[in-house]
Amino acid sequence: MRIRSAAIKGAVAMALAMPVIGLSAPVAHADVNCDGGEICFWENHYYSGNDVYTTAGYEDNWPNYIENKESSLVNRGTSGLGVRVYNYHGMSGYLYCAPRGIQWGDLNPENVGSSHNWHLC
Ligand SMILES: [Ca+2]
Ligand SMILES: [Ca+2]
Repeated sequence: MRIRSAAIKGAVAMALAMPVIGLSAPVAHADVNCDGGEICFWENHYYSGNDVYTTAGYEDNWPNYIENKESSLVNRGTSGLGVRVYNYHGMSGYLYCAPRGIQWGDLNPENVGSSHNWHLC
């Protein structure tokens, strides 16, 4: 699978529907769900909200639920390559490159990515 759907979205909706029983909001730990070999982007800081995971070696235009919304990423690629992020579809408008193993919880720039490919940084 090159892109997995935003499973977190459903979990958040379920959590919001549950009654609040005087508990404080859960602390967002860096418990990052990103499998080896993948690059993972999230719409919110620190790996929450809608997500997109793509497998190493795959190049793609981003789907609407993450395009121009990314705010954090993890590169768990195993090829040694980084991931270049672009402002437009078709890998044009280069923005930045995320090296292998990097975990960025607070992207800058953010909310601009529209496509990516795997490349040496
Ligand atoms: Ca965002
Ligand atoms: Ca864009």
